[in-house]
Amino acid sequence: MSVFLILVVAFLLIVTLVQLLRVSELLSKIKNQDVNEVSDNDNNTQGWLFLVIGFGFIAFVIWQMVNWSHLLLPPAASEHGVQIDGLMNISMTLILVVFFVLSPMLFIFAYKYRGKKSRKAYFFSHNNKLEVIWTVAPTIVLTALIIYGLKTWDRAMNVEVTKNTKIIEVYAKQFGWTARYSGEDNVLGDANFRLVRGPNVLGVDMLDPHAADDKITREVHLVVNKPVMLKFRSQDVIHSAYLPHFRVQMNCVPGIITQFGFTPNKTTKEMKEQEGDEFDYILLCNKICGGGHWNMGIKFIVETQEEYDAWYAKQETLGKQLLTLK
Ligand SMILES: [Cu+2]
Repeated sequence: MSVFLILVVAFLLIVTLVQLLRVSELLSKIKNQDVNEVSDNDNNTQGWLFLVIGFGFIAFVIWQMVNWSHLLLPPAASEHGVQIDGLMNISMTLILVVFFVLSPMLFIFAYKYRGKKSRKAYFFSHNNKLEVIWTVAPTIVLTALIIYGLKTWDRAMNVEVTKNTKIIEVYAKQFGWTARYSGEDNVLGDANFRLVRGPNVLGVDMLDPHAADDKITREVHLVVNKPVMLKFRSQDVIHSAYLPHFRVQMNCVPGIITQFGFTPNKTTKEMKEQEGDEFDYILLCNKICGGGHWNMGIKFIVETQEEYDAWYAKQETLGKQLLTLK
C-alpha cells in the first residue's frame, strides 16, 4: 500500500512540475519574452551551484577518506604482499595528487569563465607545444607505473618451488573448501574428479604411491616465514581463492590446476595482538559461484614450527582415513 501511495505522490509531483512549467511559458508569452534565453542571472546561479556542488563533492571525498579508512585491510602479512602494497600506495598517491590539484581547478575555472553577456569567448584552435607536453608527461608517468606494476606482478607470480616449500592443495566446490597436505614426500597424490566417491571427497587416486601419506584437513596451518605453494582445483564451477591479508588471489578452474606461492611473515597470534582478538586469517571465495557463495571460507592459521608440528602430527594420513571409513 505504501509503495502505491509513494508512486501516486511521485506522479502528482511530476504533473505539478509540468503544469508549473506551462504557466511560466504562458506568462513569458504574455510578457513577450523568450523562455529559452539565458540571462546573466541564470549564468551566475549555475556558476555558483557548480562551485558549491564541486567543492561539496571534494569535501565528501575527504570525509570518506577520514571516516572509512578503518575499513581498509591491515598491512600485508606476506613477503610479496609488502611489494603489492607499495605498488598500490604509489598508484593511489599519484591518483590523489592529480585529483586534488585538477578537480578544484576544474570547478574554479568553470565558475570564473561562466557565461556573461559582455564577454566573448577567445578562439584558440591549436598549440603544438601544449599538445606535446600533455601527451609526453602522462606517457612517461604511466609507462614507469606500468613497468613497475609488471615487475611486481612477475615477482609475485613466478615463485620457484624449493625443497623448503610446503605443497598444499586447496580444493573448491559448491560451497566449501577442503585442504590436502602433500605428506612426508611433499608430493600430492594424483587426483581426478571421476574418482570422487564416498569418503574420497577429493577424488584422490589411491593407487598412486604419493597419495597414501597425504592428509585432508578442514583448516590450513602454515609455518611463519616458510614458503608455501597452494595448488587449486575446483569440482564444479569457477571459484576464486582469496586470501586478503596475504594479498593472494587465484581462480580455481575445473579441469586445470592453478597455483600461488607465497611466504606468510606474521603469525595469527601477532595479528591478533595488532588487530584485536577476533582476528583470523581466512580464505574466501571471490567469484559469485552460486547460492552459498557468501558462506564459502576456510580458516588459515600461521604459527611457529613447533605449534605446526604438533598440529600436523595429530592429522590422520589419507591412507588411514579411507581405511577406517571403509
Ligand atoms: Cu565459490
